[in-house]
Amino acid sequence: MASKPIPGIKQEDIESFHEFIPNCTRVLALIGAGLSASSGLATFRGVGGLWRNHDAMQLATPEAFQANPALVWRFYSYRRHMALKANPNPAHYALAEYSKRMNGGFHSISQNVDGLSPRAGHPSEYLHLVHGSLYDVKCTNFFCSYIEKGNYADPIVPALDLPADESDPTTIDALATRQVRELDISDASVQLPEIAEKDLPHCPSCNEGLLRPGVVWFGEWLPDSVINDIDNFINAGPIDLIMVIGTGAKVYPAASYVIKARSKGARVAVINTDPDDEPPGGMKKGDWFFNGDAAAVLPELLR
Ligand code: BV8
Ligand code: ZN
Repeated sequence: MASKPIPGIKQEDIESFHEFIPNCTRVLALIGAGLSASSGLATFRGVGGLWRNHDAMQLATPEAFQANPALVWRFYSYRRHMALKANPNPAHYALAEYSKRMNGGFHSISQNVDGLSPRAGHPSEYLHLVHGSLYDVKCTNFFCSYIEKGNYADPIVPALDLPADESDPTTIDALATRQVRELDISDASVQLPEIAEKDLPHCPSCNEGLLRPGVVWFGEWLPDSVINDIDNFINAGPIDLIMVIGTGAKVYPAASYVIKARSKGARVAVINTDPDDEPPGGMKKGDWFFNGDAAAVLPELLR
């Protein structure tokens, strides 16, 4: 079937990719926040991104949670709210359909915690959420192992209900700006109502521990079971291709999968709106860089 043109993408790149991919039997994808950008969710380093305008380490670390659990819960409650209101975009569906077609030959390593890939029907056995999920919560009591998966309560507790003036941002910048404004604790003018710790989510099992979002924070290990599943696939043989989709690939160890895939023979296909966001180790002969919106590019590449 002739390759349809994708605005802004060189036709010969699409054609060479379409010649290559039917012969691929073992494929990986490293997925980042850019996959969900067209669903209206702010990326981390985009314009006004979540991390750039304030110190990421202030919000996504165990120390931050220890120091100010109410602020960190406000950050995650807001992201739960926005991700629940968002919908998977055509790229999420294209990856899910490709995963079903490849029936175990294609594994996605996703850094995203927004739940959009699972909601697009991506088979869970081939979707590895290396940084957890906004919708998992776990107890912080050392002696309690309570974990709840798939907690979609919005808000998770009444005290975390969004301020009544919560406007429904229509652009990513407005969304990100609001997230930054609302969460930029250095901005004294934004006085957020105090939330007493007793009103934050607590563990229904031990009735003692504060619950925390079931995501991997900076300085925390990635879940062993997820890492083992990925390594079992990678170690089982050569890799034909790794797609690096909507990610700056600067956070480790997730970013290291690009290097691992290359060491198993993979060619790299980057799908990114920023032409400067090359993969770890840079572009090599035979790689592709599809400079465009994943939601527009992936459905055509994987059709
Ligand atoms: C660990 C969950 C061991 C929470 C996240 C120095 C060197 C190497 C490593 C380190 C170092 N210093 C510290 C470390 C370790 C650290 C790290 O890598 N830091 C970075 C900042 C250097 N890593 C860790 O701490 C990891 N754990 O190493 O454990 C250990 C143990 C004890 C002590 C020390 C170490 C844990 C990392 C996990 C952190 N948690 N997420 C949450 O989400 O709140 S990371 C979070 O940020 C995301 O999950 C994601 O991984 C990352 C953001 O990256 P992206 O997804 O790429 O998003 P970004 O905005 O950056 O980029 C978007 C891209 O999309 C851009 O390229 C843009 O151009 C593009 N785009 C935009 N729109 C579109 C698009 N593309 C296509 N279409 C569009 N429409
Ligand atoms: Zn508990």
